[in-house]
Amino acid sequence: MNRMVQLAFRDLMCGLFAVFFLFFLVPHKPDEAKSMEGLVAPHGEIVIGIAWDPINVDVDLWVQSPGENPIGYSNAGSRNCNLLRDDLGMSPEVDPLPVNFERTVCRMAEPGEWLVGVHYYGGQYEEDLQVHAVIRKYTGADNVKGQVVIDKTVVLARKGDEATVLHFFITPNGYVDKIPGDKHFGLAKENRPGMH
Ligand SMILES: [Ca+2]
Repeated sequence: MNRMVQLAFRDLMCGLFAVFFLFFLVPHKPDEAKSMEGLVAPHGEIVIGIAWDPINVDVDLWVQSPGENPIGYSNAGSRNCNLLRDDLGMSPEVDPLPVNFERTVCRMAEPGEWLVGVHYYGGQYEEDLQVHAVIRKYTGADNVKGQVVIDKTVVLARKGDEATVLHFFITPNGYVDKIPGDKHFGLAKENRPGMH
């Protein structure tokens, strides 16, 4: 075996050892990371998010799924839905993150009437407050990427105002039937779920 063949054989063996080492001895970090990501991702067939400008104003997201009381900051969980984050605005004493958003996740896209709205809870802002809202549905063929049920901006003019994001029915076959017009929860303090 000449010198060149010996070197080629040595390089081949080194390469095979490296492949063996990488696949069988080194922990599979990407798979582990993917698995961990799944553990911390919110799971639900209906996910609702709102966001508003980074100002010191507290907006609340409210969601009512069929047969349940409205879910919001004062009543943050039900059989089907949970408010995962109540954003309190930009005051560093109560909210250290300079981003304003809230999210509610509902386990099932249950058939029946749904109502999603926002409420201007507190803080002062000289202009109309624009709240960006998105509802996504993760069922059937859309269970990975999700279907955008609605993506819109609603306006809250002053403290105490409410705005409807969407009033809709989910039919037994999973179709979203949007109901035109506004429907409000009536979120004066005495009417907020969980405040009694
Ligand atoms: Ca809030």
